[in-house]
Amino acid sequence: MKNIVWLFICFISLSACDDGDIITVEFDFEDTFNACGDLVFFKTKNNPDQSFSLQLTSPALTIADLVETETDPTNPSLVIVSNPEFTYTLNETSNIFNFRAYSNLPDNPFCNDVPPSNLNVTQDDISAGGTAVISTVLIEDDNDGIAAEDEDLNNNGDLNDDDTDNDGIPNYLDIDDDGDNVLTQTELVVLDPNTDNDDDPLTNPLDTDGDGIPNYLDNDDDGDGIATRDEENLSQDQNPTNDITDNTVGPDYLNTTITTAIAATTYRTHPVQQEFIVSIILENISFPTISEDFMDFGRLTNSATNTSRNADPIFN
Ligand SMILES: [Ca+2]
Ligand SMILES: [Ca+2]
Ligand SMILES: [Ca+2]
Ligand SMILES: [Ca+2]
Repeated sequence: MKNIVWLFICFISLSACDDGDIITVEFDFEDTFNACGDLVFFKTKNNPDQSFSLQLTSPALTIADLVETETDPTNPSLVIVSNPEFTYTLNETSNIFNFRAYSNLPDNPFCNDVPPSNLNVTQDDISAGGTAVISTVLIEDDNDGIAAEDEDLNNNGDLNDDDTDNDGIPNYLDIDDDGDNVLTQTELVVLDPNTDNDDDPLTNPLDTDGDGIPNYLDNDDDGDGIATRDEENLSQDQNPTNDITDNTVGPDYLNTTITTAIAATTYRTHPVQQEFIVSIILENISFPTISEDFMDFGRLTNSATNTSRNADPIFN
């Protein structure tokens, strides 16, 4: 343990200073951890070779339990984390929080059916008590080229009440904000000429019909009275960009002289990226030589997934 940085700090304001010192240990671990099985969290480091691990068995959990979602009761197009927080009481027989030091720590020391043969443990301590609080936060985004905070059109700090096309999917999760079946990414074009020279389509957006509504929020981009999503003259595939009668002008939804309406019957699918941030806070842990009131175990790595959201159907 000689290479571990020990800080002996007495927090005068804490009544637990009954022996004169509270010992706070700074371990130079990364602020992320890993997980495997049902359910082991661990983090390791080298030079010196050490690990912390947290094995939770009562009640048993899986990663799937941590990232389980359910429909938001306030909006069927939204989801919420089913179990945003679990609290475990630690002891020496179940829900074990373990500190180990090694003379040699091989890669992947955890999560093996057969322990690595060159694992050489020189110290093995289990916390006599404490609690572990596991929290899951879900962050979702449509990755449509506009930052989520810029899709808060009414600037009230609530991303869920901005739904330009009223399809039930708020703009920050809607890859087609105006519901015209032309993706926001496609319509997010800098006006030409770029008069303010900042190349930012949000400050200088393309507005084909000049009605003051940028194309990515305008469901009739050319202002010809036919909704963009209904200008499906050549192929009915929920994609107005490939319906081009006159190549010199462009797609019919940007051509005021083409006003043939073939109604769309559905919205395009709405992929959404989900990132689950699982974090663990340990409190009142107690090893034979180490006491710690509070320890931020960090965040779980690699927790991004993809899903899709159902828009309300189009009724024409
Ligand atoms: Ca929407
Ligand atoms: Ca959007
Ligand atoms: Ca659109
Ligand atoms: Ca048109």
